[in-house]
Amino acid sequence: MMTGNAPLQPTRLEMPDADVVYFPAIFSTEECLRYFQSLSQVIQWTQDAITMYGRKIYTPRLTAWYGDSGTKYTYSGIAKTAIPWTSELLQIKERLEPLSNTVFNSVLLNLYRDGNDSVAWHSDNEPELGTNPTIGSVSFGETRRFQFKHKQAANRRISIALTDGSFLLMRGPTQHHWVHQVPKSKSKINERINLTFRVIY
Ligand SMILES: O=C(O)CCC(=O)C(=O)O
Ligand SMILES: [Mn+2]
Repeated sequence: MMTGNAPLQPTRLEMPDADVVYFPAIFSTEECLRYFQSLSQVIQWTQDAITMYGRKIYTPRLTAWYGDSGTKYTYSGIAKTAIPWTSELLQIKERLEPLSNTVFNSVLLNLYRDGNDSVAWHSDNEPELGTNPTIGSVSFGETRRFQFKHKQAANRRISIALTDGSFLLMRGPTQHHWVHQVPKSKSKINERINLTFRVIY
């Protein structure tokens, strides 16, 4: 007989031309708190800027790139070389891999300081991710809205709240047919850390 709380079941999102699964809570409340605190302190967060028409435009969030040595990645025109894994990042990665059937070799981290921080519509379709990338996205801290929009039918949208300790797995043709974003929020909200684990070829 099962004792204690039944584990929260994963849900497959109803999205054509995509393969997206949401796991509501793969980390305990205690683990969430511990990971949130240590990642906010230990990770080498930076705010990137791109120059447009001679003006510096800062990314509206802090980011960092960790992974196997030699992994390189270009994101919105910004070239990054991976910082070596920390023991915590490896622990988190090991938790996700059996759920994803994938061995990740790098992670892009985002720190959303408040509701003014965001990520604009994009797909994770950089050439170094390969054709049908598997992307494993973990969230700690404040719940933020995550929206999908179909590229060929822009009125086709879906929105999901990414809660503390949740895991969103995007696979197959998802990045070909859908863009995603984390919009700004007008409410007074706390920080959120997101980790998107990836395989770089
Ligand atoms: O913060 C999130 O949930 C998404 C981040 C994202 O889409 C990215 O880093 O590519
Ligand atoms: Mn993305």
